[in-house]
Amino acid sequence: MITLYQFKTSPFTEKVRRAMNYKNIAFEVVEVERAKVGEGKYADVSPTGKFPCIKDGDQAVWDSTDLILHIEKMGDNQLVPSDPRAAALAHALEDWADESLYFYEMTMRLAWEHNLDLALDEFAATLPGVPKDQVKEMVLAGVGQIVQAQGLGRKPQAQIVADAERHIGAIEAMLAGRDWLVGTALSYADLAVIAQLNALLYAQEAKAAIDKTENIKPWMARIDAIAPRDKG
Ligand SMILES: N[C@@H](CCC(=O)N[C@@H](CS)C(=O)NCC(=O)O)C(=O)O
Repeated sequence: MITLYQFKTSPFTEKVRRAMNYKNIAFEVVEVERAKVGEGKYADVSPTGKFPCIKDGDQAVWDSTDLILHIEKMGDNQLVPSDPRAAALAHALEDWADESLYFYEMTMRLAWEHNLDLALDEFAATLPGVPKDQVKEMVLAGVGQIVQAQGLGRKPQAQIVADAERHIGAIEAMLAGRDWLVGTALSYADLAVIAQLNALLYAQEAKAAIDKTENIKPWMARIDAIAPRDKG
């Protein structure tokens, strides 16, 4: 049995949960105690202190990309396309979602106070015993520092919104006349991108842009139907 160590609120968690559900791989969940990460509680499963990661028997696998490549050998269905060009495109799109879109959701959902309120209850649930006001201050300060260092957090909000709208427009265009982002079947590119979009939907500016599209919501419904975040 695989054990998934997760932060429930993480888009990377959403990506790997969908991947395992698509492949019908059974797993149990350990919700990581944020406060204990710095004390080294999970250092044996995630030396980077980042989550999600899994324990598959004695083997620990961390980083959602490595995790997906690890489970690709297991279960049903394929996450990595067989065609080499399609596999390369899926790789590039997954990395774009993880390394670019991720910072938009971090900035817009978690570093902008007017959007954080929507996500706050879920964050507060991962920090039991910490008053909500304090959680809010911690998230704004912590994520604010990360996105400042990364660079996006130093841009004016209007420019970030314009960037995000271009990214959303690119996803919309990639889906025109197609069911999936790459090739003719779901791939891990779809899972990486939907996970970041679901986090971005907490941000009113991104939601407004997504609501204006035609192809994105039906594609999200297609993914939900065969690779749900939570299995009922
Ligand atoms: N590249 C990693 C990113 C994982 C990641 O950044 N996870 C965040 C939560 S969304 C985390 O664990 N942050 C804790 C930290 O950086 O200390 C992956 O794909 O798994």
